[in-house]
Amino acid sequence: MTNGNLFTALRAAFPADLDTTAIETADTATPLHYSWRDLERGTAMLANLIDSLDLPASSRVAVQVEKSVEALMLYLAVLRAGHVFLPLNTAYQAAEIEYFIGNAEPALVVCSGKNFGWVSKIAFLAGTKNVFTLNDDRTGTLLERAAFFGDTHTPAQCDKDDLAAILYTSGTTGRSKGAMLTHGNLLSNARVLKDVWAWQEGDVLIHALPIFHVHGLFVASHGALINGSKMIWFSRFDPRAATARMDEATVFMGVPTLYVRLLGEPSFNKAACRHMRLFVSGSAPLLIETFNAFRARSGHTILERYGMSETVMLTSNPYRPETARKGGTVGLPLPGVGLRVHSDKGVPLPAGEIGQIEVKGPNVFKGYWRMPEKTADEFTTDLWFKTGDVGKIDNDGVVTIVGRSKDLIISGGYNVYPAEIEGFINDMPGVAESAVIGVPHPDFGEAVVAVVVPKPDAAISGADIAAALKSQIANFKVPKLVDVVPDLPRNAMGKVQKNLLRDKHKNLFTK
Ligand code: MCA
Ligand code: AMP
Repeated sequence: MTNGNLFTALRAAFPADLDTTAIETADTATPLHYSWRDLERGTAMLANLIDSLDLPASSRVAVQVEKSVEALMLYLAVLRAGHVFLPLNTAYQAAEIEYFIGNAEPALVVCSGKNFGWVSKIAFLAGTKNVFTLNDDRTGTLLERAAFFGDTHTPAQCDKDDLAAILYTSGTTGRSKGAMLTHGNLLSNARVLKDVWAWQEGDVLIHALPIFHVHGLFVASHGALINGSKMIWFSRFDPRAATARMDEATVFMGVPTLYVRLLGEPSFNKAACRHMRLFVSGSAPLLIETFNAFRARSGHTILERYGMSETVMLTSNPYRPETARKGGTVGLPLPGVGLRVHSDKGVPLPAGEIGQIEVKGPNVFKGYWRMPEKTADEFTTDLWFKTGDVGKIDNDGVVTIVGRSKDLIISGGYNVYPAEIEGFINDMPGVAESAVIGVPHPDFGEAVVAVVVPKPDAAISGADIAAALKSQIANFKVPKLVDVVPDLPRNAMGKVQKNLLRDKHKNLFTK
């Protein structure tokens, strides 16, 4: 019987010579070279350790650690052992982690040593029996324990419909939902992208994105692994350092902020990236100005694609001819992906008309973790997934996203849900109500701004609210400005008119 385990497919793509370099670290004190054999052996040892814990089948393994090659190996080992990987943004604080751990009930939690005190307390209270640490300098109890295990391991037998990962993401409402992705979802998408982006022998990827979201963990890592390609591994993005490695690389993937920052780097020019083959952008809209400026500066046309945590990648601009890549569009549905635009009432719209984007395909997730009603809400009666994105398809099939029907802000590629931030602000003493909006920002694309109404006679300051939020939620969610006002604009139905607030603050960070 063939094994549908994603790890097996990735492993099968390792080059014949396992002693060549799979990953080279770019920003450790000295460069570290991990061979394909190291990946094979390291993931086997970690998988054997996980097996030794006798976890129930399909256990969730929640991981909040700094980016490192060992963290990637842990992901691969969880796949290998047949459990479910649950990556968590390192910026999340106690209240956020408490929710994810409480909701997902992981059997194993891995965190940074510096956070062990509070993370393990949350985990043990939620019933997790195993908490290990993993630091970005190859220390921690996870590796100490794994060192005692053998370096061969037979990957767990998995069906393509078995869960491989849960990614927390919010829809229209405040609380996050765990999007359940299967081995088949991830593998089908990785294979399609290998073809569509023409991954080839000799490709080298500059990996500079975090590995706790779809872009860095799946699109980038799977892309290189399933092509047996080397990665130059940055624990954090630095435009100068990334530019300096481009003459050894061929592929780069980034959120639009990374492209804005590359354009701000004087050493980034045509000569610096003459060896590069492909620059991919996604996770947030790429401004046409950035697209054009990048082409002028580098001679390369950024290939923009579109995806979601629930669906992995959905569309892509063409690889060839490069001139067919259209700025401001997200390209064509990937092979096997169905994409349609319907009106709010579910009526199919003709080419060029703007409506709700709905999708279908082997990449579309299995549902939200333990939320069957929410899952049902997000699918149409004929089982297309409602993305919450608003867009159109032109006569050539090219998709353009023009907005979102979900109340979501994307800041530097990270999603921020206004309802969640409003909840925290509304709980603060002296606050009557609040509205959180996204406004244009030159670096982050959108920046979070909060508009807050005090209770009668309460004295509140925007700076105090921002400071209080900073101790409660991930830093990228903290509003860059908190505006205290006497009341919020409302329409005749009493609904807050966020469009008016956005308009008022539209030039806060841009001219
Ligand atoms: C950092 N800061 C931010 C953000 N990042 N503020 C708003 N939005 C952000 N994204 C703030 C911090 O709060 C902090 O402020 C200050 O910037 C410095 O923090 P630091 O961590 O040092 O920032 P950085 O290293 O410059 O990070 C910027 C970044 C990072 C490199 C653009 O945000 C990043 O890696 N973004 C990529 C996200 C990503 O991978 N998204 C993919 C999602 P203070 O000091 O005041 O606290 S996957 C997805 O969306 C789908 C499926 C898809 O299609 O890919
Ligand atoms: P996430 O919940 O992190 O998976 O974010 C998915 C959302 O990011 C999508 O529903 C879109 O709103 C947005 N997104 C991803 N790629 C693009 C893109 N190329 N252009 C515009 N929006 C994008």
